[in-house]
Amino acid sequence: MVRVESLASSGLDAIPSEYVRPECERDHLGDALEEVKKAEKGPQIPIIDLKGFDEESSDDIKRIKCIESVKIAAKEWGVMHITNHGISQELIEKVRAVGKGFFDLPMEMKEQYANDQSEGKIQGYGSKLANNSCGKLEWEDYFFHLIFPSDKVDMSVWPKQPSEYIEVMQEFARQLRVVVSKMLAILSLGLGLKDEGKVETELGGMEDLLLQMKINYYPKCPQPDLAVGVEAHTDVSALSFILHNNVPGLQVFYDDKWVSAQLVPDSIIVHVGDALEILSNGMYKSVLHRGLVNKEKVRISWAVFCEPPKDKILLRPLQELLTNEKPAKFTPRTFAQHLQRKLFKKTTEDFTPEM
Ligand SMILES: O=C(O)CCC(=O)C(=O)O
Ligand SMILES: [Fe+2]
Repeated sequence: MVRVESLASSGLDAIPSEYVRPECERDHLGDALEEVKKAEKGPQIPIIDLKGFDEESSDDIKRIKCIESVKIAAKEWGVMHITNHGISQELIEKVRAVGKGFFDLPMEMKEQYANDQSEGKIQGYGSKLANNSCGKLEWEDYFFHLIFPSDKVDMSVWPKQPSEYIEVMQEFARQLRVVVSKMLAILSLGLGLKDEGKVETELGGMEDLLLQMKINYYPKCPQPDLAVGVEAHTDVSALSFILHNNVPGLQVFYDDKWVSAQLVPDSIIVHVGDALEILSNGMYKSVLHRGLVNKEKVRISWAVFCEPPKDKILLRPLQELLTNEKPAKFTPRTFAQHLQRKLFKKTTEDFTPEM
């Protein structure tokens, strides 16, 4: 298995052809550091201060305003930066340090954690296999593992180095789980539901909703206008939470254009994924996004996907949202079936992302 990190550190001037994206996909690709500057003047991903939601009922107005802004962001963009989310900057710094620490290990040590996708072992250290008909690869390596709930976690696949990795990641998972509940409550209220726990319950609740961590490692790339770190896609999750090492790269598709995410201090990026789009009957939008690379800086991002269990739950638009004028836009499916359909579309059609 070729690791992108090894390729990048071998000092090549031109990237191998498997990483060169097809012409039609190269439109508006570029160096992430330049693209983010150009995007300063354009439309921006909404920034939502969650403090308004925490206040006691004495301040209903702030609460309602917060719910309303999350609702608008989830409808119009499908993505937002959240601030005052409740996770300390200190803990976030630790998560960044242990994640970087893993990728800083010598390659032989990282390879001991290699996943085996052909055997169905998807957790561990990996690089993308060409799974689309255009056969192209992405400019990144990653580490993927389940982090919550603890009784479903397989500790044997977690990095044993850096030595604080496990402790830090467990604490982060616990604290992020609280933020997940908060966001799902706000989004339930935004749908006009009386029960703020409705969406979370529908996704499996505390016992069955899974948090999967994917640490993306994007090495420097000599030809960032020809490659992508992550190709355009929507996440299959209900919500995804993203941290990064303050190097730009994320772009979202908005109003028929790619918009670069700016660096917002102390924020976490939240994506609406397919599962929430389905439950909300399309009111909340699963955002199309991709990751650009750059020539100068290694980028690392930490994406946590909040997913329903594979087979236990049938994903379908919430009954409360359906009327004669607004019938269901999605057919019922398990999460496993949804994954299967998406994969099928990708391998049979072309790389064009599903909308
Ligand atoms: O690196 C990023 O900012 C986004 C990564 C991503 O979209 C993913 O892992 O699904
Ligand atoms: Fe994604």
